[in-house]
Amino acid sequence: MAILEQLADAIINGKRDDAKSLTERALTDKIDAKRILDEGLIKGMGVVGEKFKANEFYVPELLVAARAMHAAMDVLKPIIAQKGIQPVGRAVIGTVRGDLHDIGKNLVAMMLEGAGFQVIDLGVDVAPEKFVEAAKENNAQIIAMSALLTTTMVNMKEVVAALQQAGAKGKHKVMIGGAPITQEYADQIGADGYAPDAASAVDTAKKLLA
Ligand code: B1M
Repeated sequence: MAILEQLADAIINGKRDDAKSLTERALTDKIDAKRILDEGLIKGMGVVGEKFKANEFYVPELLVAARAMHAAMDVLKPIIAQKGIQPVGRAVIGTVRGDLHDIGKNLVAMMLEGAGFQVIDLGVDVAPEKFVEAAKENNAQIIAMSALLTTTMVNMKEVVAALQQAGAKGKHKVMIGGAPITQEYADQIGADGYAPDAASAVDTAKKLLA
């Protein structure tokens, strides 16, 4: 099996040490960093996302795959920075004000990174203005918000209002998700996109870039 295929496989099967050593070997073999990223890491995470959507993989598989991807990314990141390879897009992500749940948000961040996005993670309990400032500072096309509580999901609307107030609505697309969130709610608050799970979040983010 070719080395990039082996790397994609290592990501899919969550083999962290293999993912790291195969990335190092691919670089030693003078394989272009962009190819390693596209045909190894992103390809592998793409398969993971599909399996998750098809209920063949669950959260634990997603977590170990993301851990393997991060190990490979640690090797690749300096080379990518050196070569000035651009991410497919930039997203700031966070859990909304008052909400401390971050497991789903972290999965979404990992899947976006796995799809080639640069992700700026603002953490939990993020104030509306912080989302807007961070999106502006990082020139992010996407603001991604997570909420797990019916009492905090209303704060997503505050972010849309803060964007409007800053005259930046439309400049940064808003996507939302989390257990109590629905497409209907996204429409209601004027969010640009919604995704029910971490794998679909990648599809939504890509659509928002188009
Ligand atoms: Co909390 N909690 N919790 N909790 N907690 C829930 C959410 C709850 C449903 C439990 C219950 O009562 N059955 C309930 C909410 C009820 C409601 O509002 N309807 C609840 C409550 C009430 C609370 C507290 C208020 C409890 C208390 O103190 N009285 C409190 C609130 C604290 C706060 O946030 N201010 C609280 C605290 C906590 C812990 C800190 C103990 C812990 C969080 C730890 C952490 O995240 N670091 C916790 C946990 C673990 C849960 C449950 C058990 C699991 C949540 C989780 O991580 N799921 C949860 C009950 C449950 O869901 N079974 C519960 C796994 C995760 C992978 O799924 O986050 O849904 P999820 O993410 C999915 C999708 O939703 C989607 O993709 C992910 C993966 O596919 N998604 C996005 C998420 N974000 C997205 C963003 C996107 C797109 C998709 O685009 C941007």
